[in-house]
Amino acid sequence: MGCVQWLSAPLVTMLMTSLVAADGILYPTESESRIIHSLDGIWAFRLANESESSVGHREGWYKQELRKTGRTIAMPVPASYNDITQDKVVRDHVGVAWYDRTFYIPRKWNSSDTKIWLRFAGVHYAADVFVNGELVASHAGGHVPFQADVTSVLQYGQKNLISVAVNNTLTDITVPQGEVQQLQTDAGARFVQYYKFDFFNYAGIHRPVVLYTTPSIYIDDISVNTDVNDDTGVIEYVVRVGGDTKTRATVSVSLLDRDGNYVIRNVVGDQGNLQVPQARLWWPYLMNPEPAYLYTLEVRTSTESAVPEDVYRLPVGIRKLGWTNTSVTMNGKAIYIRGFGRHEDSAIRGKGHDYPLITRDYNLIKWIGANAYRTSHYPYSEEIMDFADREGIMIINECPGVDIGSYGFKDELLEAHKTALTRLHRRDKNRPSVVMWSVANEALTASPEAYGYFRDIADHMKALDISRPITMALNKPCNLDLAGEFMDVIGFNRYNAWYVNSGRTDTIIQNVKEEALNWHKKYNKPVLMTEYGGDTMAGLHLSPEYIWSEEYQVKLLSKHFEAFDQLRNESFFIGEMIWNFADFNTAQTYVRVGGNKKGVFTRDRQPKASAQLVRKRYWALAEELDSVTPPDDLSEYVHESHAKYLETGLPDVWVTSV
Ligand code: BDP
Repeated sequence: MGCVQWLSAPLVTMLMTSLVAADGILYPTESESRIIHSLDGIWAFRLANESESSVGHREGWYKQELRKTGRTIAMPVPASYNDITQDKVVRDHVGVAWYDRTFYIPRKWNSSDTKIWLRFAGVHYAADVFVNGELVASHAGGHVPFQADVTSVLQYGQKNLISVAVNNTLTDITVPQGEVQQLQTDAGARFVQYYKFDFFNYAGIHRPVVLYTTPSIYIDDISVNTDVNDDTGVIEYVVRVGGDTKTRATVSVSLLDRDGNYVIRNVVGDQGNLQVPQARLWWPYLMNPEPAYLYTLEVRTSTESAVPEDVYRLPVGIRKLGWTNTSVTMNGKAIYIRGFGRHEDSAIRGKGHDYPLITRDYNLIKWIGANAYRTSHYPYSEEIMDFADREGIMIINECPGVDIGSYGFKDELLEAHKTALTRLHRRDKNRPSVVMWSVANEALTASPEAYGYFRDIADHMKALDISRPITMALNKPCNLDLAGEFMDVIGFNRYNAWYVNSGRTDTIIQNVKEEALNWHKKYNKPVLMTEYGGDTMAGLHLSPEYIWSEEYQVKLLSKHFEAFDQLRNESFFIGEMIWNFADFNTAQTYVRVGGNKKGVFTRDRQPKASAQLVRKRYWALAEELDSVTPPDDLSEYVHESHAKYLETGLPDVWVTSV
C-alpha cells in the first residue's frame, strides 16, 4: 500500500476553488416575490473511472446529456449514492461521480426584473456544477449550501441541462480529513479512501436542489441577534440588499406574532433595533409550557425603479443566552443539557434528506424527554435545524472538524477549517435553537501544534459570533490537552467500561466524576459530557450483563446517571449526552458489526431497552429541573406494592445470596 499523488491537476481545481461568492445563503422560501422550483427526483448517474477521475471533465461529459457519453443508471436526489445499488463498486467508489438531468422553466421567468438562483443545500464533498455546459458553481465542503445566479445561462422556453460532478475524496486539507491510498488487489491497483472518523463517508447530492427566483434587487442576507430586558424583547437586525448597486433600495421590516398579527409594522432602515414589549420568549422544550415561540420578521425592499419589491420572512425566536464559568443560561435560567450525539444516517438513503425520518427522529427526541443534541460531526440539513427551532430542541452546532489530527499542511487546513466555520455560521446564525458552536470533535489536542491551531480557530469563531459560547468535544487526557483553554464550555468524550475497562461498569462512577472535576479545575469552565456509551446488538440478551447486550447498555448508562447526579451537586456540570441517538453506518472494520451500534434506537428508529431507561431519567430530570409532569406511561403496572419497593428497594429475599 502506498500513498498516491491523488490530487491530479483538475481535481485540485475541484477541491480548492470556490466560484461561489461569499454572499448570503438564506433558506429558499416562497413569498409573493419568490417562486421555488424543485429539481429533486431521479437523475442520471455515472461513476468516473477511479484511475482517471477527471475523465468526465476532460471529455466534457457536461456538454451533453450523460446518457449520450456512456451508460447511466438512475439515482435519486436527494440521497447518498452509496447504498442505492447492489454494486459495491458504487458503494466504495473513490473520486468523481457524475449526475445530470434536464428541466424546463416557465417562460415568464425571462424578465429583466427577475434573477434565477440555483441552490444546492448540500453535496458531499466537492462539486462542480454546469448548466447548459457552463460551469456555474464549484464548491468544497459537504454539509453547507451553495448557490449561483444562473439567470444568464438558462434557456427560456427550451430544455435545460444541469450536470454535477461530485468528488468524495478527503485529504489532509479537507474538513474532515482523510487519505487516499493505493491498494494492490487481485485485479490490480485500486484506490481506497481512509479516514479516522467513525461514520461512513457517504457521498452524493444529499440535500434538496432548487431553482428559485428573486427580483433583480433582492434581499441577500439578514442577520438577527436578540436580547431581553425585563420583559421587553430586543431584536437587532441587519439586512443586506443584493443586485444592481446603483439603484437605491429602501428596506422596511415588520414583526408578526405566531398568529400572524403585526406586532411592529414597517420600520424603515436596513438595520436597527426592534423593541417588543411583553415579548413571548423562545424557550427550550419542557423548560416552559409554551416552548419555541417564533415570531416572523418580514423584510421588504422597494426601489424607485420598476423593480418589484422583494419579500422575505424569517422566523425569529427572542431569547437571551448567557454563560459564566459554571453555567449556560437561557432567559436567565441555567440549562441542564440532556441529550445525544447523533448522525444523519439511515438505510438506503445514507445521509440523504428524508422528511419521514427526520420527523420520526424529533418525535423520538420529544418522547424520550431530551432537550438537546449535538450535530456530531458536521452541520445537519436546514430542514432538521428548522425542526429544532420549532420544537425547542437546543443544538450544539458542530462543524465538520472531526478527528483533526494531521497538522502537516497546517496553514491550508486552518484556512479550510475556518471556512467551514464561516459557512456554518452564515447558514445558522439566526437560529434560536443554536446555543453553542462546537468547533471540533476529538482533535489531536495534545500535539504541540494544537495550541496555536485552536487559538486561531477560537478567535475566528469569536470574530463571527460573540453571542454564543463555543465548545469542542475533547478526548485527550485532561492533563495533556492544549485546546480547552480557548473554549467557553468544555465537552469531553469518554468510553468508561467500553474502550476503557471493557465489562467493568463498576469503574464508571469514580472515573467520570474525577475526570469532570479535573477538566473544571484545569480550565474553570462549565463542563458537560459530550459522549459516553457502548455498542449494543438489539435483541442480544445476556444475564448477568455482558458487553454488546441490551442489559449491558442499560447498566452502563445507569452507572453514568449516578455519576452525573453526584456531579450536578458540583454546580459546574451542565449536561449529559449519550453516544448515540441511533445506530449508524461506518467504514468496514472488525470492531463494527454492521456499523456502530451505540444507539439507544436501532438504525430504523426502534427503541432498545436502554431507550426506556433513558426516557425515565430524562423525564425525571425535567420534573426536577423544569417542574414538568412526566407522561403517565413511563412505567408499566407491576403490583400494588411496587411503589413501596421503588422507595425502599427490593426485599432481601428476592436477591440471590452468595
Ligand atoms: C468517539 C467519536 C465518535 C465515535 C465514538 C465510538 O467521537 O464519532 O463514533 O467514539 O467509537 O470517539 O463509538
